[in-house]
Amino acid sequence: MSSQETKEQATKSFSEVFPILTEEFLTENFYHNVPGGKMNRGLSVVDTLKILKNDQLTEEDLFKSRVLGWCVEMLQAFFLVADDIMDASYTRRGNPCWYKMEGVGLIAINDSFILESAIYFFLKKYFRQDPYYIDLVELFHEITFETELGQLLDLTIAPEDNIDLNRFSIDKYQSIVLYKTAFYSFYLPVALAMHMAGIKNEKAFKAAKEILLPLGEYFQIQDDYLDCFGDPKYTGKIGTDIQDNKCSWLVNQALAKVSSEQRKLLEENYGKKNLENVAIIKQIYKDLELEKLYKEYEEQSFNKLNDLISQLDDSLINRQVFITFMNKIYKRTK
Ligand code: DMA
Ligand code: MG
Ligand code: MG
Ligand code: MG
Repeated sequence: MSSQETKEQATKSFSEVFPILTEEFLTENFYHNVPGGKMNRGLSVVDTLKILKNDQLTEEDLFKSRVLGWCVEMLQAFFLVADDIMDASYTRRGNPCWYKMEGVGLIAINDSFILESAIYFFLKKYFRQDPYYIDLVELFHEITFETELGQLLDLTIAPEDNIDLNRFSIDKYQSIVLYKTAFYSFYLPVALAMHMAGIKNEKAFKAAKEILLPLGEYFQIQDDYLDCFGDPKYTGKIGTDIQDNKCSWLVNQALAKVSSEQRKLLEENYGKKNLENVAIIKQIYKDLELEKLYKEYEEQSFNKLNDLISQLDDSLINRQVFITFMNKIYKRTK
């Protein structure tokens, strides 16, 4: 039955729900920004519910979990449209960023608000009658606030006009990525499915967080690595972290390894828009063998996360939820 779908079938059924939602949101904003990503976050709502409800799963459950999955994709679209303006990025998912499109410009700011409002429109439409409706609404609000705080940290630690590498540290890095990425990308999809499955035990939500937040940190470290070393053909975006003076995983690793000459070069060239400056930073990263360091980190992190998963109290929540999520992102190139 449907809970036994293959990955391809699951993606197809998930995608088929989008046109139903767009019947009520016929805007270019919606079409350009909501679909077209990897859909990991959205699909994770569906995958998690399948695991949690197993043979109790109905067709209606499946449909509603797909709607919720799309709400997560709308939240992601809302953040990305704004993030690309704030990061002065060029491309997203292989297309120009929304604010770079002809006739859009800073209207993209209001468009990002509309994408956020769409979430609550669909929650009301499909979940108003459910006892867990308020839990969904509160969860989206809480997670949105946390993500906004993360974006604020990410931006304020990296002012364009005041480059000071002393501000960076791995501790600050961890707070930034916890808030800007881990809550909305990892905890949110699973927690939504847990509410749908009728889980009430706070301990189960806490146990899920203890695995999903470190998984989110791992995911953002991959994102930072791919910003510099990824292939835009796969990632769909051109990196800007070096130009943007970001407190990224790579610069933190570099700072821990540099000689005093390299440190000076880093100070002189980081956070500058000029491509020659960027090339010098990339060369320092190469000389410091950060790619190798990253591969080691990836391996280690995978083992640690698997330990966390195996130590989980399985009576609170089925560990397969986390294994499935982990497998979606391990060694990703996009
Ligand atoms: C992503 O940070 C965080 C949010 C909330 C969108 P980022 O700027 O590194 O993302 P990307 O590399 O996709 O622009
Ligand atoms: Mg960005
Ligand atoms: Mg950003
Ligand atoms: Mg990035």
